[in-house]
Amino acid sequence: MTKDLLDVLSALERKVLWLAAWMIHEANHVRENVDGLKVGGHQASSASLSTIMTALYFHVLRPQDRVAVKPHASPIFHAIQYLLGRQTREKLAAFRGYKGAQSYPSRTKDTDDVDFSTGSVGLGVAQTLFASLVQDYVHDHGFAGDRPPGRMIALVGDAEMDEGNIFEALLEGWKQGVRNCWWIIDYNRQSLDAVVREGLWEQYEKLFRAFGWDVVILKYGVLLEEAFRKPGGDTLRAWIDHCPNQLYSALTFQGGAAWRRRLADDLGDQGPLGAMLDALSDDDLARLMTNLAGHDLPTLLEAFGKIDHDRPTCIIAYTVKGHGLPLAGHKDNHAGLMTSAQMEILRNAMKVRPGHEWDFFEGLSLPESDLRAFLASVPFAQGGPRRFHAARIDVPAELEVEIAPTMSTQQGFGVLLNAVGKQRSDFADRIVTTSPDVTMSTNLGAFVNRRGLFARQPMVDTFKSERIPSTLTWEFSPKGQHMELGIAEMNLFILLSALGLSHALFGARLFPIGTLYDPFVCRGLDALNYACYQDARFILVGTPSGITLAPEGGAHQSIGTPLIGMAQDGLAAFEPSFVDELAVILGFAFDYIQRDGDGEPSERTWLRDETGGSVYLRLSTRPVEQPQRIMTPELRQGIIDGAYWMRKPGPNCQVVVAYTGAIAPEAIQAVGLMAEDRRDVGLLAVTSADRLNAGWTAASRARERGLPHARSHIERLLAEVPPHCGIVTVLDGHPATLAWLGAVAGHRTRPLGVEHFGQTGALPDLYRHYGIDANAIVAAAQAIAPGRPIRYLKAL
Ligand SMILES: Cc1ncc(C[n+]2csc(CCOP(=O)(O)OP(=O)(O)O)c2C)c(N)n1
Ligand SMILES: [Mg+2]
Repeated sequence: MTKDLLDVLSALERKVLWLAAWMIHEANHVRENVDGLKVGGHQASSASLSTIMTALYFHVLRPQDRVAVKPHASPIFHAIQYLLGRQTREKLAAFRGYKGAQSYPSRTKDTDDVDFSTGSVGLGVAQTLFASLVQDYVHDHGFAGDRPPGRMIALVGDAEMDEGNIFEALLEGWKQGVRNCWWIIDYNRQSLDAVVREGLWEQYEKLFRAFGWDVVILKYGVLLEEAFRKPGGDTLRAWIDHCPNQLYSALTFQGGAAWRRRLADDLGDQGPLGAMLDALSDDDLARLMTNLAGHDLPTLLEAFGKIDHDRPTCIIAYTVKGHGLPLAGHKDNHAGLMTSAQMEILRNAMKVRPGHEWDFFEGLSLPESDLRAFLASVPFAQGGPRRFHAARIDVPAELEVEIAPTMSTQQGFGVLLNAVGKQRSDFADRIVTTSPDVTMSTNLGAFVNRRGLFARQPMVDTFKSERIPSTLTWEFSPKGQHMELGIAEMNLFILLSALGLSHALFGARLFPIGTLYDPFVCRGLDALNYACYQDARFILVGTPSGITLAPEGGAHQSIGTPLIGMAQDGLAAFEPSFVDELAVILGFAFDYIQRDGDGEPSERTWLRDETGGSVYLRLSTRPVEQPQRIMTPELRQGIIDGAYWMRKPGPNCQVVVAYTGAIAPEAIQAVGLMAEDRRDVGLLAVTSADRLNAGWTAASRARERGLPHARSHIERLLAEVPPHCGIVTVLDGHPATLAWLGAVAGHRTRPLGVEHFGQTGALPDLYRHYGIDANAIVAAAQAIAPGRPIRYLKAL
C-alpha cells in the first residue's frame, strides 16, 4: 500500500463525501419550494459508509464483484459512479427528483449500474448470499463461460441486522455451503430512532461463527492504534473499549473540547497519557478519538487485502454515523439535514467555490492529471458494461401434455414439467426449480427425479442406495437442477430474485420455477415485491390455493392472492381451470420471462407484453373434468390475453357467468341449471383477471390521451353482451378480483367469492358455506337479471 494510493483515495473520499452532501442539500434546499415537502437527510447515514465504499469501489472491487449497497448510502454510491463516469451530473442534481438519481439504489430506475435494488432493509443483504449460490450454480452447469467468479458483497446497516430474513438466509447459506460472500456491517451503533445496545458486535460474532463464517472485527484506525502503543496507551484503550455507545456518540457530536473534558474527568492526571493528549489541539484530539477503523483507509485496505480465500466473511467495521459532517454522532441525525450555514462551513473546508460544486477535482490538492489517470485505471471500471444481456433461448412452441379425463391443474403442472424434464434441449437444461420444503406436495417430484438436486458436492440418496422404495430420489450433484430450500418462504423469493437476475448478473439465462402453498405467498410478499421491482424473471406457482384445498384445512386457505397477482407490478398472474389452458400459459411464460423490449403496448390488448416480466400461476389440487377440445389459435390467444367465451352469449342474453380457476364446474353447472329460465346465458372463462384488468386500464388511458379507437381484450368480449344483461362473477378468492368487470361496459354485476377465512370442511360444504356453489351463482343471477323465477331455485 503506497502513500500515493492513500493520498489519492483520501482525496476521493473527501470528494465523495462532498458530492453526497451537496446532492442531498440540492434535493432539499434548492427544490424545496416545489411541493413544500422536505425529503429528509440521510446525509449522516450515507457518510458512515463513505470511507469503506471509497476503498471498495476505487481499489478493492473487480468488475465481476456485485454489491448490495445499504439503502441510505445511495448518495455515496451515485457520487462514486459519477466519478467513474457512469452517472450524469443532471441525475445527481435531480437526486430524489423525477427521473433523477434514486433515494435508494435501484436496478430499474437508476441508470448507473446498480447490482441489487435495496430500500426494504434486510433484503439486499440476503440477496448477495443467494446470488453467490446462483453464481456457483451457473458455473457448475457450464453456463458462465470463462468469466471469473466474483464476490457478492453486502454493505449492511447495523440496525438492518434486526431483520429476521437475514438469519433465515444465514441458515440456508450454511446448509448450501455459501462462499464468495462478504457482509460488511457498518457498525455506527445507531439505528433510525436511537443508539443500539452495548455489545451487539459480540452477539454478531458468535452468530456468524456458528454458521461457519469468518469474522473480522475492524475497530480502531492507525492513529488510535499508534496512541495505544505509546506510554499510557493501555489506559486510553481500556477507557475507549468501555465507553458506552451513547456517550461515545455524544462526545463525537460535541467535538474536541468535550472529549478533553471527559477524558480528564474520567482518567484524572495520567502522566504520559495526559501529556500525549495535552499535546493535541482540540481538532486533532477529536480526530484521534473518532479514528475508527471504518474510516481509516490503511486499516480497511489491509483488511480487505488479507481476504484471500472464498469463505463467507463478515466484517464488522466501526464507523461514525455522519462521519466528516457536523451531524456526526447525534442520535437524531438519521433524517437530519445540514443547514445552509453548515453546508457553507463544509464548502469552505472542502475548498469548493460556488458554481463549481459538481466539478470533479475542485478543492483537491492533488494534480488533476494524477487523479484522472487514477480514475481511468480503477480495476472495477475496467472492461465493458457489467450488466449482461444473455441471448434468448428457444422454447417449444407448444408444450406436450397428456391430459387425463379428470385431473387438477397442479397435477397438470407436474405432468407438464415431467415432459419438459424428458427433453434433451438447452431450454430443458436451463430450467431450475426450487421450493421451500414443499417439492413433493406441489408436484415437482417427477421433474426432480429426472433432473436431480443441485449441490457443489455430490451426495447420494441413502434410501435409494439401500434399495428402500420411495417415490422421490433425493440425489445431489453439481449438475442437478433443483435447489432444495428450507421452509422459510422469504428465502424462496430472494432465491428466485437471484436466479431471475442470472442473465444480467452472470450472463447465464435460467428458467427459474418456484413452488409454494399459495397462502404463504403472503409470508414472502416483500421479497416478492423486491424481486419484481428489480426485474428478476421467474415463474411462481402457488398451489394449492383458495378454500378448494379443503382437506388441507382452514388455516391454509388463501383469499387475497388473486388481488396480489393483479396488484403486483412486474408479475403477470394467471389462474387456469383446465390443464390445456395451463399448457398454453406455461409455454407463454417461458417466452414472456425472457422478453426485455421497451416498445409501445400492443394495440390488440394494450398490455406491455414486449417488456415481459415474471409470471404467477395460482393452481389447485381439485380434480376437474377436462374439456375435450381442439386448441385453436383463437382459443390459445384468448387464454393468454386473459379470457375467452366458454359459451358465447346469444343476442338476447340476460345473464353472463364469468368465472376463474377451480370453480369452473360450479359455473358450468349453474349455467346449465338456469338455461330454461334465462335466455342465451353466456359463460366467460377468465384465465387472467390481472391481464384483462391491466389491458382495460391501459386502453382507457390511451383513449383519454387521444387514441379513440384503443380497445382492450375484455372490452371487445363484453361489447357482444347486451346492455341489460347482468354479470355474475365467481372465483375461489376475493370477489373484488372480478367485480370490476361490471365497470367495463356498464353491466349490472354481482361478484361472488370468498371474504372470510378459516373454516375447514369438505368441498361442497365449504362452497355452500362461502356462497360460491352453483346454487349461489343461480341465486345471484336471479337477483340481478330480471325475468321469471329460475325453476331450479324453487326446486331446492
Ligand atoms: C423493512 C424496512 N423497515 C423500515 C425501514 C425504515 N428504515 C430505514 S433505515 C432504518 C434504520 C437504519 O439503521 P442502520 O441499518 O443502522 O443504518 P444507519 O442509518 O445507521 O446507517 C429504518 C428503520 C426500511 N427502510 N425498511
Ligand atoms: Mg446504524
